[in-house]
Amino acid sequence: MLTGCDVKRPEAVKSALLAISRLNDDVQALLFNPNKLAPTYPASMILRPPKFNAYYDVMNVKPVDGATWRLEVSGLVADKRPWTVQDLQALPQSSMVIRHICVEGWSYIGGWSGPTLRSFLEHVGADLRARYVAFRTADDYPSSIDMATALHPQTLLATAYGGDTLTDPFGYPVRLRMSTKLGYKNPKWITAIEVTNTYPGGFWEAKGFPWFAGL
Ligand SMILES: Nc1nc2c(c(=O)[nH]1)N[C@H]1C(S)=C(S)[C@@H](COP(=O)(O)O)O[C@H]1N2
Ligand SMILES: [Mo]
Repeated sequence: MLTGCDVKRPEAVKSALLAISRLNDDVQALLFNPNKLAPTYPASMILRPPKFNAYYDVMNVKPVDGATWRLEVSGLVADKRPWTVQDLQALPQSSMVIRHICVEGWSYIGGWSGPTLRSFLEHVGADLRARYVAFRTADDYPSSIDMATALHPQTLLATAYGGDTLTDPFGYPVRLRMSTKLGYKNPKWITAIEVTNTYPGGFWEAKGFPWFAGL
């Protein structure tokens, strides 16, 4: 297929490759097993503090004020009222100790707690047949996942690490934590959640990284 492209037009090659990558994403999403759990580990293996990463240095993290923070809810949901930190704490809480893997070639075992994204989506009356759940963050790091992954039991809206409230570098007051996807698919400092059928993409995905990026 690439031999049919005019290599003097790198943009055409890039868009062809992105189209193939999107096709791969869709096929992988179809193969996703919604009930298969990723490996978990004993609490004694939790790394403290966790290992930081973002598209900028930890010194440039801008803390979010939990008292004034509101989570915006939009798209294919019945109840679009904004959420407070206390609202998230009132949902049933889950915990998991899982491995976090970054494409840069490092990983660590972390212990995360908070409501499952499933319980949140059910609570707001989301259309669970929609294709995507999209996230916006305080640091302009848009992200999105397929609905099957959103409903997976190891997909949490994490508010705590190792039993303590999240600290600023790791996404206070709430970040996504999934056992089934690479690090960059887990947005920190979430400010908005949208349920949609329109492909939302993401920060690294727009630069050519795979959108599915998981199991
Ligand atoms: N809002 C936001 N979320 C983000 C990022 C970011 O730059 N901004 N980086 C991602 C990447 S590449 C990784 S590996 C993980 C790092 O999470 P950690 O700092 O909790 O280990 O956060 C992800 N979520
Ligand atoms: Mo990463």
